[in-house]
Amino acid sequence: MNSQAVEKRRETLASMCDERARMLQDQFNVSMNHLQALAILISTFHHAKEPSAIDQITFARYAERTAFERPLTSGVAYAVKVLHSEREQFEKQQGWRIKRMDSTEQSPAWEEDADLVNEEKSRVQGEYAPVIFAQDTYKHVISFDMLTGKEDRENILRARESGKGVLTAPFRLLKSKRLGVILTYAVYKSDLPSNATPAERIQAAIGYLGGIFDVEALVDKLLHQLSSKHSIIVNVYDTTNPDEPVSMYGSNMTGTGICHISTLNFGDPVRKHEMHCRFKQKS
Ligand code: WA2
Repeated sequence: MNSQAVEKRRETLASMCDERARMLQDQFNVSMNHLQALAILISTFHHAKEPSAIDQITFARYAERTAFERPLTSGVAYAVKVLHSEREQFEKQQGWRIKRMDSTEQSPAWEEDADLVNEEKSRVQGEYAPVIFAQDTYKHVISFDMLTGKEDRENILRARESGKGVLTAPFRLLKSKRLGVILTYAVYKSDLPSNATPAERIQAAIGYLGGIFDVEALVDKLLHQLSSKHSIIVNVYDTTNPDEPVSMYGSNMTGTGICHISTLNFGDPVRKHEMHCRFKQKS
């Protein structure tokens, strides 16, 4: 190939990759906005109403009917803050016990977490975050304490002190073992001022809404909507730690020749993501 043809190929790949990255980012952003609106809906109709206007059946039906608004998510779930002193009363009212994610034991995370640093430990001591509502596809997480899962716990702690939507790294979900990423928004008592400090936010948090992004399936669906005469290989990575990129989407099949990298912005400044594109065939 002459250098002009190589240059042309490079440009084609770059524009195809950028287009796909932009599409993914836009769909992510749309999903994220609707999750935030769902957090406000819960605050309004569950926490600010006595009695609550939402139960699991209502929540599941509403989540299902509005699923088209969150195109990259395969489900949503809502966990509430329960203090140890409230546990018995809470369990009696729900009719089930709070469960740990990593075992069948009932003991709380803060009693066993030997490897947790003391500061972190005291911050989450004596509280739980059991899921009370979930879209039907994730009904199996109801009653599980989300503070007992490493990724879920980190997300909850970060979401409630920042007041922003926060993302996990890709990890294997409970039961399905599929690769997922969770976006969490904290729900606060309604009197929280918008300029609240992190300490005030932690205090005022009452629940945590999570959107479950099934990256493997949903990115695939998204990319297939774009047909093209050139087929390209797309990989998406979490590059938060640049020395250890975590694959979020795509096989490890390596294409020939040039690779174009488009950066992705999923709104959480702590996480970094990239899309890598290659041509399938050399011609
Ligand atoms: N939801 C579904 N499957 C999971 C999971 C999860 N977390 N964690 C591991 N497998 C209630 O961010 C708050 C949902 C967590 C939200």
